[in-house]
Amino acid sequence: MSEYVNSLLAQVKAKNPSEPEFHQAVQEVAESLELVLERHPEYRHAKILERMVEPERVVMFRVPWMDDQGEVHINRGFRIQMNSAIGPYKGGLRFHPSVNLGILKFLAFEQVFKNSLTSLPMGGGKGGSDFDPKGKSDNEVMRFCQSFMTELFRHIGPETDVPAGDIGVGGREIGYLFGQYKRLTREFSGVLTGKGLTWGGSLIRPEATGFGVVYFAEEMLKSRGQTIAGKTVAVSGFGNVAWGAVTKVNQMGGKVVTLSGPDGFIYDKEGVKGEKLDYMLELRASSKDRVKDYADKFKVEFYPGKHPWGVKVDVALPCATQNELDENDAKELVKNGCKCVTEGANMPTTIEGFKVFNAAGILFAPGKASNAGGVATSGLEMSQNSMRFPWSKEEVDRRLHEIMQNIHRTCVETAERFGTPGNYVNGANIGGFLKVANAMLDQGLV
Ligand code: NDP
Ligand code: 2IT
Repeated sequence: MSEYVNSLLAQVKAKNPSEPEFHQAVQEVAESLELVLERHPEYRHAKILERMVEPERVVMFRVPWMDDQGEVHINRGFRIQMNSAIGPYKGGLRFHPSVNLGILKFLAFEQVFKNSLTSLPMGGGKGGSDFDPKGKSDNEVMRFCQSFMTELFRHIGPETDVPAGDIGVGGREIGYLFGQYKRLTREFSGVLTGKGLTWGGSLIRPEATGFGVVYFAEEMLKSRGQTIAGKTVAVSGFGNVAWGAVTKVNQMGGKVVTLSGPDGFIYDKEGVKGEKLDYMLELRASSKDRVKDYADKFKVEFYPGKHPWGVKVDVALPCATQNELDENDAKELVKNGCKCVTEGANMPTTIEGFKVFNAAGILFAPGKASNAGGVATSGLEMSQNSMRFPWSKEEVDRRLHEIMQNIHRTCVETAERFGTPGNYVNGANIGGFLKVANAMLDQGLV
């Protein structure tokens, strides 16, 4: 690491203590950017990176709500408005007990680069709460969402900041949040994405992140003369992203043999397909947070407390959460002959894990490139809302596919241009950075 990056990281750590995920995300990006900052001193002089690690605005607020027994609970709500150089803040909301300021800052930071890569005009943001949806009734979730939006509404808007879903926030939550926003503002607008189809949502948005991951994996494999068809695939998670990815792998002729949850992973050697795919939706909607039910129902193997990275597969798609694939997992995958790792979750691989893949020369794509199909389709939802005209399923899917192919091309060409061919991490970080950095230079000291 150069002295410049070292001192930048030291400053970030000193100024943002107890935020290890944020430090990790900044380190990964800063290491890639060394190459750019050497060639382009103008970014260093204008302190572009120093500005990018400081959110434009952070909102933190109290969210009081009442459970079905009449007991009062208080959660913490957040919205990180990270960067608006190329468009309104855009990014999901995460409801999970592990949520804190550092995790949301890492996610918002990643989102800035990801949204830039989509080529759509979206800045970066992220938000959420430490609320735990597990085991809550519909009414409790509704009351929580209404309380959350009662504060958030004054900070967002279709031209200001457009939230969407993430872990723990799907169609149901977006519905309750949208309803409350509409009551408070008397406006029916595209303030959220991931909306229901009868009230402004886009076809394909629920599937988009997972579909995009597999489109991206296909492009990676193609670069080595291969395809998804006939490949065995390990997927982690069992939520929205995992479901979309498994659906698309099946459509493209591959076979998914694992799913995972906080309780462990299942191994289904026949493949997760047909009614088992529909059962994934039931599992997630049950709010029970376990995949063991799948093993019990379909009589397949269940490995408690373990990640699925020890299984012999050709392709791995980590789709659960951050830091779920470490150095040892990476070694295991490489040893078992895995050829391609395409991230569906945000930062599921640790920096050490990435180094193992890089040294082994296997294909590896960071989430900010490969999972960008979700937010890209959110961008397409915003376009449809602005036009007040919905596109067909085929139209949205065609655009999504094209966007993923373009992101792949940007990663490959940028990595090559900066002297590290095949390094998708550098390609994504530099490709995402340049557009935002140039916009910031154009806009003066903002
Ligand atoms: P879901 O809520 O639909 O599913 C999340 C999955 O990850 C569940 O299986 C969940 O189980 C598991 N999970 C969450 N936290 C943990 C944890 N601490 N330990 C173990 N497992 C965990 O979320 P999504 O599918 O939407 O999100 C999955 C990943 O994809 C996240 O990293 C998200 O940021 C990323 N992503 C999502 C996009 C989207 O459009 N939804 C777009 C791009 C990226 P449990 O809840 O039981 O912990
Ligand atoms: O991490 C992500 O890109 C998302 N959760 C989707 C964000 C969005 O605005 O659709």
